[in-house]
Amino acid sequence: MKEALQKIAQEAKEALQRCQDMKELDALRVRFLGKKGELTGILKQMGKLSAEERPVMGQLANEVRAEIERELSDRQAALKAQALEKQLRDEKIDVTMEGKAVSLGGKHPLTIVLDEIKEIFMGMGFDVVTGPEVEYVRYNFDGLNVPESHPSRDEQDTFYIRDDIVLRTQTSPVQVRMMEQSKPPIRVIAPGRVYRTDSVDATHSPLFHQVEGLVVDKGVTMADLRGALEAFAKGLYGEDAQIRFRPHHFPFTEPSAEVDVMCFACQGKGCRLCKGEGWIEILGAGMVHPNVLKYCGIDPYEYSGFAFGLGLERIVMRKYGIDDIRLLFENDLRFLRQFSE
Ligand code: 2U9
Repeated sequence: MKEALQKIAQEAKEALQRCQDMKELDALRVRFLGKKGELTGILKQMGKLSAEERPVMGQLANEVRAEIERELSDRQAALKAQALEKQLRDEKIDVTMEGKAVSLGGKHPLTIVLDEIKEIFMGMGFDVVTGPEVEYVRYNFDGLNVPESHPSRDEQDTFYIRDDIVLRTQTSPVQVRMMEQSKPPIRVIAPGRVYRTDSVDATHSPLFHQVEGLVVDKGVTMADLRGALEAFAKGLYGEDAQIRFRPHHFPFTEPSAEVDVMCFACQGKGCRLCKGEGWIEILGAGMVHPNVLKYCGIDPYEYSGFAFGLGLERIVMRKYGIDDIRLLFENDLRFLRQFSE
């Protein structure tokens, strides 16, 4: 039995030294120390020994067990250290290695100018509001005092989804909803996509963007409109910008005007950009029609308001000298990259 114990000790030592991974190590633990292991097998035969031999063999067996346990734990520690070293080696990161260049996107010219416009009006205390692009006829036309017979209501001009639902032709319905929901004072701009059945050419697109504005309060006058639009023009075109009003007609404002800015390319002398006029039309505006206020539940005898509307594409095209609106929708990177800031 002594030889058998020594043989186990020797075999365990050799096997453990050869052992290369944790799984194998565990198998060896079972093989030598487990319930059905080699050492236990020997211990089971102790009963056959004489009374003198038993304690001697018992002690030897305990020593062998202790030795194997020590070797197991030494080997386990060594394997763990090896694994950690390998992991550190494999996961080493070269922080000096050159990174892959990421190409950054840039803002679309429509977004660049829209952001500028928002900044200017927010600086004057306007909120930015949005609303649905698929809109009820009552918000798109009825609430805006557009007569039943008005050509803009025609299927030739407006995309109808149903008899009572259209793709909005302007962002004004957002403001009709605003007035219905909240009491004056109201000071908002409503930017967004609008739709008209225009065929595509250099200056027309069935989808374009508007920014409309609305101010409603007690005692709002045409002078307030002029002041706000002058501040807007100076913000967008510089401190020297000048504007002028020309009488016009819109169903939703009375009186109405078209507003020009003095040509920023020639300072009013007349050039190619302003077609010799010296002035460039930038928006339409006016005092909110009493019928519109009434429709929205606001008493026109107590409150008054001004409104304006601009086509974003036109402003962007004039500002950057872009001669074809399609360039703004084709997403040709060679075009768009020229605007990256
Ligand atoms: C409410 C009442 C009145 C918005 C206005 C204009 C004048 C205007 C055009 C500019 C070029 C449309 O994109 S365009 O073709 N818009 O001239 N828009 S006043 O008036 C409103 C808006 C909301 C409740």
